[in-house]
This record gives sequence, structure tokens and C-alpha cells, in this order.
Amino acid sequence: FSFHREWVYVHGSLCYLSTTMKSWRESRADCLRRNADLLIINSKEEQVCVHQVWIGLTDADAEGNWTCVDGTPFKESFSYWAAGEPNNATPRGEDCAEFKKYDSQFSWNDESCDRKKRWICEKKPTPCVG
Ligand code: 2F8
Ligand code: CA
Repeated sequence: FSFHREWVYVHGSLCYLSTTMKSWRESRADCLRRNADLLIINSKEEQVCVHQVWIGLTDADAEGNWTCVDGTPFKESFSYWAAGEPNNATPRGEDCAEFKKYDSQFSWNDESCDRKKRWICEKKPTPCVG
């Protein structure tokens, strides 16, 4: 275990919650600069309780074909879409996924990628050597 300012350890990953807001693509670029990427939710425990925060899931390449930022195909069997989502609701489309609080539940919503939101980066901790 190592301690990183601003990063918290969540089920095997180090996670960073931004304090500013950016578009989905700018958010992802920020994560890559931090040697990380947008958060991919592979377990219930990574389903963080935050509102309107970008995560690492997009269907910008092919509508309806949700893909994780690490290139792994998205498993429909494991998802936290809110009821009725993803609905591609906005006229200009909604190709990027966010955490959103609906009633008391934190779940996923597709949103227009150019909207500015906070975001979560994730990286694997570097093992200590020595
Ligand atoms: O009710 C769900 C719906 O809420 C908003 O649209 C009214 C969201 N869009 C924006 O906030 C721009 C949708 O993404 C969401 O599906
Ligand atoms: Ca939506």
C-alpha cells in the first residue's frame, strides 16, 4: 500500500475525484495525464455515490454499442443503468456515461459528452519494490 495525495484506494484501484468540471473527452485527457483513465465499474464496490460525474463508458463510436475506455466490451449483464437509461435523450445525442442520483439511487445515465461535469480517474497501484 502506498499513500497518494488526492487518491483513495477502492477495491484494488486508486481513484481520484476531480474538483473541477470538464467535458467527457477533456476529463479523459486529464486522467491519461495522471497515468490513469476514467473509472470503469467492474464491481458493486466501485459503484461510488456521487452525482453527475463522468465514468469510463461511451458509445460515441457506434450508437448503442457501449464500450469501456480500456477497450473491453461492455457486459450488459453487469450494469447500473437507471430505469429508462440509456435513452440518448438530447437532440445532439448522449454518448457518454455518468453517475447520477435518481431518487435515492446512484445509477448510470447517458449524457451529452460536451457537458462539463466532475470525473473519476482510476489507476492500478504501483507495487513497492525494494
Ligand atoms: O430523466 C432522465 C433524463 O434527464 C435529463 O433529460 C431531461 C438528462 N439530460 C440532461 O440532463 C441534459 C437525460 O440524460 C436523462 O436521460
Ligand atoms: Ca440519458
